[in-house]
This record gives sequence, C-alpha cells and structure tokens, in this order.
Amino acid sequence: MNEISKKLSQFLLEKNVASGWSCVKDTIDQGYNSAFIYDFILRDAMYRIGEMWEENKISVAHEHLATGTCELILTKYHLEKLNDRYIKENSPSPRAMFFCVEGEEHDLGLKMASSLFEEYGWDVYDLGSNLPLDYAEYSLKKWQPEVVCISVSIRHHLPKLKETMERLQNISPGTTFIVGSRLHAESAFRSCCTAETLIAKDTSFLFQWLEDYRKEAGIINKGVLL
Ligand code: B12
Repeated sequence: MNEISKKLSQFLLEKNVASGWSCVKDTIDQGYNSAFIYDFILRDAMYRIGEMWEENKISVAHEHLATGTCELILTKYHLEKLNDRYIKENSPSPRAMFFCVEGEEHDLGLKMASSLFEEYGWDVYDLGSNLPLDYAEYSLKKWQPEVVCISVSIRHHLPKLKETMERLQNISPGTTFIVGSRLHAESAFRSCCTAETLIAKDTSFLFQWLEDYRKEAGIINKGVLL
C-alpha cells in the first residue's frame, strides 16, 4: 500500500474530509487517472480500515465513520470530474445499469464503477446496494441497458449472485454483464458466472474495457475525461 493511501485511511477515521480530499487532489495533480485513484488510493485506504477493524484497533463505529467520509470524498471527486470535463452530446449515449446483489450492502466499488462509466459519457442507472432480484429483473426489462454491472463482496451472497446471473442472462442474452468483486480470484465466485460474464478485478479493468469499447464503437470525444 502506498503512503498516500495510508495517510488517507487515517484522515477517514478522523472524519477529516478536507485533508482526505487533499490526498486525492495531490494524486490527481501528479497525473494519475480515475482508475488509479479508485483502486490504489480510496479502495486501499478502505481495505486498511478493514484490517484495523480485524485487528481490533478500531471499532465498528469507526469503520462506519470512515465509510461515510470516504463516500463524501468519492462524491466530491465524481462531481469535480463531471463539472470540469463532461462533454454534452446531442446523440444518445449507451446505457448501463448498476446494482449490488440482493442483501449486499458494500457499495463503494459499485459507485466507483458507475462514476467511471459516467465519465465516459454513458447514461448511468445506479440502483445502489441490496437490490431485490425481482427489481433487477424489472429494471433490466424496463431500461434495456447495453451493459449491466453487478457488485458482490460477501461470500454468503454468492448463491444469490448465481441466481441473479441465471435469471438476468436468460432474459437478456445480448447484454454485456460485468461483475466486480473483492472475491474475483476465488473459484466459488467464478463458478457463479458464465463464460460470457466479464469478471472485473478492479476499476483498472473497467477503464481498459471502456477505452476498448470507445475505440470499437468509434465514439471519439464522447465524454471521455481521462
Ligand atoms: C466498509 C465495510 C463495511 C461497510 C460497508 C458500507 C458501504 N456503503 O459499502 C458496512 C459497515 C456497512 C459493512 C457491513 C458488513 N460487513 Co463489511 N467491510 C467493509 C470493509 C472494511 C471495506 C469495504 C470497502 O468499502 N472496500 C473498498 C471497495 C472500493 O473495495 P471493493 O468492494 O473490493 O471494490 C473494488 C474491487 O473489488 C472492484 N469492484 C467491486 N465491485 C465492483 C463492481 C464493478 C462493476 C466493477 C467493475 C468493479 C468492482 O473494484 C473496486 C475498486 O478496486 C471490508 C474490508 C475489505 N477488505 O473489503 C469489510 C468486509 C467486506 N465486511 C465484512 C463483513 C463480514 C460485514 C458484515 C457481515 C459485518 C456484520 N457482522 O454486520 C456486514 C454485512 C453487510 C451486508 N449485508 O452486506 C467482511 C466480509 C467477509 C466475507 N464473509 O466475505 C469484510 C471483508 C471484513 C472482514 N475482513 O471480515 N462493511
């Protein structure tokens, strides 16, 4: 873990949004892109919070406080990106839908993914954490997104992920499904996905996918921020 991320985890625990933001700002000023900031600054700071909690160095209340502070910084980062550089287009943008599997409350990874899509000018429908599967199905039929992004963090939600993939891929076989998770390397996780499912280890994977999509679709200058 890098030093900036370590410092950030301390600021998150102190509810110090201003200093936490300056960690992110310094990284932006050094020329790093959004995927780096998400994976190696914000995510790693939260992983460190998790380790401290496991080692009984902090309480659950601290963990909640740190999460709230991280969410504020994430939102600020997202809005700055959009304010600074979002390019409005008249032509319709491709649509992507996001949710965490039913029961899953860990949604920071999902928020990072949806922000990245928005940076690339996509029409984003972020349905957040713990979306009941019936509503995921309903939303897929209603909005017919080109891409569906799903997040799962907890092992005992894997059976729900499997059911989700079976039901949604059956309804819409032409849709691209991207599933991101801290469990990405585990065979129990991989067995919930089909051969067509894209497994995202992190937002750097997504960044590359979005770049490739943009090139293939020939959508040059379509809200690209990086
Ligand atoms: C913060 C936190 C919480 C917060 C979550 C708040 C929130 N709004 O997200 C709160 C306090 C609510 C919480 C609750 C619980 N938590 Co918790 N939590 C954490 C902690 C410390 C950090 C999670 C986090 O935000 N990480 C940062 C994000 C950005 O990382 P990420 O999700 O991995 O995402 C990255 C990649 O995986 C990927 N990615 C993820 N999703 C997606 C999606 C797409 C589309 C893409 C492209 C990429 C992508 O890209 C991201 C960026 O690199 C972790 C520790 C850890 N090591 O993860 C424990 C952890 C995940 N929690 C754990 C547990 C056990 C729980 C509880 C059961 C505790 C309890 N007894 O109540 C509950 C369960 C709640 C529920 N039903 O889901 C365990 C899970 C173990 C397991 N069994 O799998 C962990 C690992 C802690 C531990 N070491 O035991 N938790």
